[in-house]
Amino acid sequence: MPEKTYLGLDLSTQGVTAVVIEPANPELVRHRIDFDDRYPAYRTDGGVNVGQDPRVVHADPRMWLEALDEMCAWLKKRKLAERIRGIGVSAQQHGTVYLKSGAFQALAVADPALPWRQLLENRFSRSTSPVWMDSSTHRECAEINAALGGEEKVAALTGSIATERFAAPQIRKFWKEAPIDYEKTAHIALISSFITSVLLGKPAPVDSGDGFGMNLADIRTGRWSPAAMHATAPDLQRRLPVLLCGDEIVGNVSSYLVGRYGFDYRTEIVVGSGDNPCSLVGLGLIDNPQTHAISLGTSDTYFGYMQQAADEPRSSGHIFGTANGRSMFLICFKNGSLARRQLKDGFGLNWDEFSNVLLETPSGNHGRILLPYFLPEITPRVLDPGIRRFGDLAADDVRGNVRAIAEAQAMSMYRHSGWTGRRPDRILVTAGGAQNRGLLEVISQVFGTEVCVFELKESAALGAAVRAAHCCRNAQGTAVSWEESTAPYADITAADTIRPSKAAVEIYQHPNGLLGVYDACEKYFLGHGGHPNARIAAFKRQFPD
Ligand code: XUL
Repeated sequence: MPEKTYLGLDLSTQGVTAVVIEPANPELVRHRIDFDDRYPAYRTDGGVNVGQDPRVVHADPRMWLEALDEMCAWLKKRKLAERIRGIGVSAQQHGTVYLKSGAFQALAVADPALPWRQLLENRFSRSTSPVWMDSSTHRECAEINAALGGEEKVAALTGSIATERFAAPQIRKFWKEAPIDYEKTAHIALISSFITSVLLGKPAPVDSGDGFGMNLADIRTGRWSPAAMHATAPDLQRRLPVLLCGDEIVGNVSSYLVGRYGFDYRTEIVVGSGDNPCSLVGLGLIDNPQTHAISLGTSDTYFGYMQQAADEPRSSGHIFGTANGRSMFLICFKNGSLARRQLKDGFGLNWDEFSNVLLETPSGNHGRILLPYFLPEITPRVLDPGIRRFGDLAADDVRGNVRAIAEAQAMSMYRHSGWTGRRPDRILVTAGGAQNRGLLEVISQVFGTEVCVFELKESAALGAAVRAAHCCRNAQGTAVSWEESTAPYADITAADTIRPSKAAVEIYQHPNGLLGVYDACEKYFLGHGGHPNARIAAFKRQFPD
C-alpha cells in the first residue's frame, strides 16, 4: 500500500482485528488474532472467563495488552506500521478497566524493549475487567434507579435504564465489594479508551458512542451527570475519562509506538469508540435513518442512526452518541449466535444444515415458539436463564427447534424496537451470521422489509479505520463527507437482496399472527401475562397447515 493509510483496531469479545485502508481504495488489509487460540494461559472461552456465578463474566486486561502487542508487531513485520497516518480504536462496549495512579507515567516513559503487559503489570487496581456479558449487578441497578427517581428518569437522563453490564452499576459493585481497591483506583477507562490510552501513552477521552453506554452521562448536555455519578460511587468524576461528543483527534502515537513498532511519529489517533457505533460508520449509516443494521456477531445487536434521540419511555434499548455527534439506538441480545450455536451443536448440525432447515420449513412453525434463554438475557431482561417451548414443540424436534429459535430471535428484535420511532425501509446484516441465508429470510419476513448482506465481516474495525481517515483528513483541510468515506467498502450486491412475499409477512404481522403469539409467550415467561394457549389457537385458525 502507498503512503497515507489508516488503521482501525477492533478489540472485540473474542479477538482483536486490524483493518488498514487507503482512502478511496476498496482494497483493504485485515488481520485477526483470536484470544482463546492464541492465549490459552488466560483460560478464556469465547474471550471471557465466566465465574462460579454464571452472571459474573470478566476478562483479564493483560490478555488484551498481549494481543495488542502482537498485532502491532504484525503491522511492523508487514511494513504497514510506518505508512499509517491515523488510528481509530473500536472495542466491545461497556467493559471497564481500573488503573492505579502511576499507570500513565509508566506508559509515558516506557522502554520500547519491554512489552506493554510487563510495563502495566501491577498497575491495575482491579485485576480483571467486567465485560458486557456480565449481568451480576441487578442490586446496584435497583439502587441507581431508586437514587435517580426510577427507571424512566434514568433512561431519560442517561439514554438507558440502569443496565447490568453498564459501567455505573459495575463501578458501584466494585466500590461496595472492594472499597480499598476503589480508593486505589486513579482512572476508570472503558475498553475503547483504555486501548486508545495505551497507544497514546496518556489518558484518552471516551466518546459519546461508548460513553453514553455507562449510565453516567447526561445525553442532552453531553457531559457527565453529577446526579448519576453521585448515585454510583463517591468521588467518581476525577476517576473518569474526559467525555467527547463527536470525533476528534486526541493526540499522536507515543514515542514507545515509534520506537518499538516503527510507527511514524506524525501518526494521529482519533477518540476510540464502541464496536456498535463504529459498525454504524463502517456500514455507511451515518445520516441514513432509513436503513437499520443487524449484527449477528457474539451478541446480536439491532441498531440505527437517529436524527434525534427518541423520548419514548422504555425498559430496554439504549441511546448512544455517534461519530458526527448525533444519536443512534441500539438493542442488544445476548442469546444471539451463542444460543444458535448451542442448539445447532446439540443437534449435531453444521451451519449449512441449520440454514437449509430454515429455508425448507414453513414460516410460522405451526404456531410453535421457543424462548432461547441459554444465558441470562439482556433483551428482554431475564436474570434466571431457561429454555421454554410452547405449542407442542418437542425438545427433540430438530427442524421445529431450529426454525423456532430463528423466529424467536427475529421477533424479539421486532418487538423490542417499536420505541425507536420508525421501522426501516431496508436492513443491512453484518458479522458471522450474515452468511446464513435462512436467518436472513426469517428476518426479512418478520420485519416485512428487504434485507441485504454487508459482505465485510469486520464492519467495526472498518468503521474505526474510516473514522480515523475521515477525522484526520478533514483536520488536514481535505473536506470529505461520511458518504465518500464509506462508499468504497459498501459491497452490497443487489442480486443478494432478499424481499419477503406479502403472504409470508402476514404470517407474522397479522393481528392473529406469530408476533402476537411470541409476545404472549414472552409475557407469560416474564410473569406479566396469562398462558398463551388462546393466542396459539387463534394463530392456527388463521393460518391452518
Ligand atoms: C452493546 C453490547 C455488545 C458489545 C459487544 O450494548 O453490549 O454489543 O458491544 O459486542
